[in-house]
Amino acid sequence: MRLPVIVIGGGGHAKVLIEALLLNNVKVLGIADADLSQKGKSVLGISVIGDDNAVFKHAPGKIQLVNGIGSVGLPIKRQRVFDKFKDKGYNFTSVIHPSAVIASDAEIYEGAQIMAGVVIQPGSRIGKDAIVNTKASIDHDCSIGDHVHISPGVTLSGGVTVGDVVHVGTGVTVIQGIKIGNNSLIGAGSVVINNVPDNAEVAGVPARSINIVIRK
Ligand code: JB2
Repeated sequence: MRLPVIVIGGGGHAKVLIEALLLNNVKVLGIADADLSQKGKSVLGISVIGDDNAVFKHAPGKIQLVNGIGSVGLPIKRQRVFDKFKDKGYNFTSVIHPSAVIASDAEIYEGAQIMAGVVIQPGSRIGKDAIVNTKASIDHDCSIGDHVHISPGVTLSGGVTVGDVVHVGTGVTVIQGIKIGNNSLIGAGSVVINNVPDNAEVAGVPARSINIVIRK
């Protein structure tokens, strides 16, 4: 029997997660949101019960957490939230939408989130706290690192490697065998046909190095 969960963050990404949790009949105790003006509001019927302190009222072994912090730029805030609660002994549960198609040998690590319509082919692994968002396609033998955001509609061809703390923007296509380095950002709609180094920002068709301005 799965432990009840508290979702960290009550915005758009949390809404998508709560839908998947409810479809899986997971008991969602509430949302902890840093913005206390949200307290008492609800997302899909789940109430905002306070800020992070609302989590600490529960012993780590009695609940599990779901990281509701999404990302538009590098998922650094998401990583900080994950590490903060792990350091305090809490564990995160993975969230897998029932419509996702996941190969039987695929490896899904702690707190990974697989949204509606996702396909994950054999031999692939999804790292800790990673998001594989709506209708993304991960082909065979891909390796996705920790705290990565694979945005909606992304296509990774076979054998693609993505490092840690990477944001792959909406609709990006990556051809087979490409390696994307840690802390890199791939602009929405890009087509990646060459390896991307660590700490890079690339965009375009084909993707080239640019300084991407993230809409705040
Ligand atoms: O440290 C935190 C914290 N930082 C931000 N602790 C807690 N408990 N909550 C935190 N938050 C809260 O997360 C903010 O107060 C805010 O309510 C929520 C983030 O929601 P927001 O709507 O800003 O973005 P999002 O992360 O839900 O969704 C973004 O990423 C998704 C992947 C958006 O860009 C979405 O459009 C996107 N699909």
